[in-house]
Amino acid sequence: MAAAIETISKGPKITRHAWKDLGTHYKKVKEVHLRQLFADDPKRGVRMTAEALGLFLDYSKNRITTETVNLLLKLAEESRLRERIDAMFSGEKINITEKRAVLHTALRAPRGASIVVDGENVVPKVHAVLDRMADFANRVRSGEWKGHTGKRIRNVVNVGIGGSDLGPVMAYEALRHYADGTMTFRFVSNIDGTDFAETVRDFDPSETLFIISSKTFTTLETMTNAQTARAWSLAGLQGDEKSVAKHFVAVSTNTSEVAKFGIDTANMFEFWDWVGGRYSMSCAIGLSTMVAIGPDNFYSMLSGLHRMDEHFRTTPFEKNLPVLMGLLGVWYSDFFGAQTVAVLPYEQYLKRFPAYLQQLTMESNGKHMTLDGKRVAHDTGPIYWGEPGTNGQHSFYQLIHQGTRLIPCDFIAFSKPLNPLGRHHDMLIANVCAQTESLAFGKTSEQVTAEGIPEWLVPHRVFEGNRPSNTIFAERLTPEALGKLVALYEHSVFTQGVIWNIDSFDQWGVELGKALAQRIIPEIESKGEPKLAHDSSTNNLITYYRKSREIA
Ligand code: G6Q
Repeated sequence: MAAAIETISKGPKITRHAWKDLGTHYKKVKEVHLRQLFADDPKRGVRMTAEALGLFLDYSKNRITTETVNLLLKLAEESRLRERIDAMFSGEKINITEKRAVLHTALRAPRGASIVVDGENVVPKVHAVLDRMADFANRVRSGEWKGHTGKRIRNVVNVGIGGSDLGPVMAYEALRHYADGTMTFRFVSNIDGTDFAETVRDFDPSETLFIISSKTFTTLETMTNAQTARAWSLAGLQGDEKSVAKHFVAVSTNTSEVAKFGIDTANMFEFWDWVGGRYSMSCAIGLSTMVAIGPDNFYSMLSGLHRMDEHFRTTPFEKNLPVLMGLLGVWYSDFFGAQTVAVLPYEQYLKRFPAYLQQLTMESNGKHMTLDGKRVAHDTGPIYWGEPGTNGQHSFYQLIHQGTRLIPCDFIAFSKPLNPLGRHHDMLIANVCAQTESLAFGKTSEQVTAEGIPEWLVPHRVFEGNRPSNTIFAERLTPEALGKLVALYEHSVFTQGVIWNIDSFDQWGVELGKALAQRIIPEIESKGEPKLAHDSSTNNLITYYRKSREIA
């Protein structure tokens, strides 16, 4: 838990008095119940809200007072958040461990904007690729782009992993309502052969297009799945190598590896090293999304992202949605010691949103070194998890209501349903309101007793309450609304990274994972008995697998 005055030394050294003040303040407010806070201020539920771009944030059910918010805002100032936002948007190389600019915001900048990286305005390049994507997407959707045998493409498979998969899957699922219903879209990521096998089980190769999405075009899983896809496709198309040009396109930064794989670089959609994998769904990595929902809807999503970028860049912090949400996250992580955050979308189309956010938040802020290479003094990125409501209510919500851990929750809801069916939507939203109310206010033993519950059972039926939540409302899940929601979380993650003084844009743990298996693969595949020099457990597991594989 934080208490000491903190210093950060990126640029001239400054002292963050707000850490100490927040530590002192925490001691004063940590026991105060939300019941009290609401009783003391009848307008709290209206006052502690913020609205921008059609997103309405109710943060009144948080364990905060006006002083907490002021201190958190002071912390943001003392952490130079404004300066860091400007540095990111202007293309400074703020990803210091990889010496890269961080410019996903340039991917949704309007045509005609200017953002200079290494002396070059990157916006025209971004739009040139978007134009090619739109042309390609239109040709596939209209049937003008034909498969090798002259049939139109009915199935699109994105092959990618991590940032080259989670964004496209989430966006496809989220925007399925807008997708071309005559086509099927699937996503292969896992190196487990089952993923590929089940994906193509009912597909006809002559109607199937693969989009191989990989920033590096060297990732083991993606390259293995891509080779398997190539073999599957060729096997169904009389082995004619010429068919590859009609059934494979690539999305990458690595032209030479794409060519080596055998994909015509005319069928490659480019992006750049200043786009991080988990921030890439708005560049060519979104090609499957664009084919599914069409260029106009894709541009609407980009517009939503851009509008939230501008809101983040220009709005005073006290009304800035990503800043407020980011700061509240810091308050719970570093002062209350909360270990996790639950994201609870009350919208079935957002079923993959928590999984997407897990990568965005945990890969970005799962760091233990500061920008100066010192061990952080506080906890950084919490664990994100969640499921769409109301399903979660019938399982893990029990722990949120009555467990021993504090789990701040983000409830996400929409005023208008995409599939209006009788009373469904009103009942869905009633659940959002009921859950946040119950988490905040609970049920006292007096209330339980008044319900006629026998005395011995009363303690079990009491709900302490004081469990915090945010509620985010938007009008309807449109491509634009999705864009705003994604950028809201992207910038909230950035805000937290700045407060924690960490590099939110590298991922050395993921890079390690990419290297680790490479040593063991030849040992597992070796014809003769390999010389194993791992620890005794790893040696034994390899030997066990080699033997049991033979027996089977
Ligand atoms: C994202 C990560 C990681 C990456 C995948 C796929 O920020 O770096 O999830 O996206 O490892 O990498 P490639 O796109 O290079 O295949």
